Amino acid sequence: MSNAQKSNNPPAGIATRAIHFGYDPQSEHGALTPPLHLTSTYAFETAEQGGEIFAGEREGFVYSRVGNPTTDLLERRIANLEGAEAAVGNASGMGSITSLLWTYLQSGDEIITDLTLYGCTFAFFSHGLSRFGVTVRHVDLTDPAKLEAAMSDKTRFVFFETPANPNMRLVDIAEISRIAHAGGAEVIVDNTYATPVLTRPIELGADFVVHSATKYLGGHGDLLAGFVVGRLEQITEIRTIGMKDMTGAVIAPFNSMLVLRGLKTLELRMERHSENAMQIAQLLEAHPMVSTVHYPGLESFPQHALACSQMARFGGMIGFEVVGGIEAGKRVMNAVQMIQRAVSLGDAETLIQHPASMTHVTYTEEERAAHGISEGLVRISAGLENVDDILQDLEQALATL
Ligand code: 4LM
Repeated sequence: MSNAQKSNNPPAGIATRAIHFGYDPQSEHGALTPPLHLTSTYAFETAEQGGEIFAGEREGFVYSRVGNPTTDLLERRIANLEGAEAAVGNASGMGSITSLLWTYLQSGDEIITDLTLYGCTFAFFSHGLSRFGVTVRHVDLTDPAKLEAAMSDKTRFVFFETPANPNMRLVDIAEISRIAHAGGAEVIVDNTYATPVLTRPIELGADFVVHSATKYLGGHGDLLAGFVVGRLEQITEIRTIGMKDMTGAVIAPFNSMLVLRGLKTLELRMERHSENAMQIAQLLEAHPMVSTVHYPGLESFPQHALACSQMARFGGMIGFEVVGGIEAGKRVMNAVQMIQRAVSLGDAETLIQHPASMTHVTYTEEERAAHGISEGLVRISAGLENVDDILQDLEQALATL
């Protein structure tokens, strides 16, 4: 088998595709690693050729706000991992969510979304879109019957995270997609927490996946990036309308190269993140000073059965509350030594943060109460360190209570 055949017809395994898909080193002087195309613009052989590429009559690149060869490889690889036709890379996860929605929403449309969302997504929906005549309705999507009752002929999109940031609620992607489609709406899943290694929403019926690639896809806390994944025709619309003209939220080629590098270890990392998170969750659950633990891998998790059917593993994120509420929670956060106090997630370093005062401060206190985000919740992003070191640090921090 030639190298070209190997890269064009790769074996089915997700790690193999994350390493090889879409790239033949022989097309680049045998370079094992795909080249980084640091260019903003592209020279045309003739004016006519440039015109044809602009008109979409001939393949080629015109300007890196629309496309770049390094980014193009990454986009095809992400689409492949998600089991989708196409993807477009953006400057951040928020750049992906806004590029997608600005492409399609019109004044008078309605979005139905789950109760719990990442703070800036919530702010964009509640404080941004609502200024332009778009209605955002929060419905408890953990109960599909509630979506059925809430759908209207104005519902353009159903949007949710699963697991949701920060309380780990799960949404049944197949069931929600079935109901949304029956009502004429399209489904957008924010797959940042799960990644395609754990859950592939498009294979379960969703229309679009969005990612903050800043997190697990990049995996090393050194970049911001995002993706929208879906059908080719729609991804082309998002690229040429939402991204090119409305947000300009384009991924930098250098960041595309870093995400390509991150993807090579994505499956390995998700295994380790999940193993470490499971042991952290078990330690917390058994600890007398911990009152609640939200982790889909625990049998006590109310949606554990859905987690088993929808997720290959349970991921690296954990929410928990300590006895004594947020003041006690802050003591734990201030007592950790190796674990870092930081927002973001999916990095090699274990991170701890307080959603109510950090990632979810865009909600008012009343809104947090209504949306299932308790003031005392502490969030951990399990890193890749040796698990005994993480457990020991947490244990000594909890012992200060
Ligand atoms: C955080 N999150 O939680 P960019 N979707 C989800 C997210 O968690 C985030 C974004 C989108 C955090 C950032 C500080 C589920 C971000 C937005 O940050 O724009 O790449 O992604 O700690």
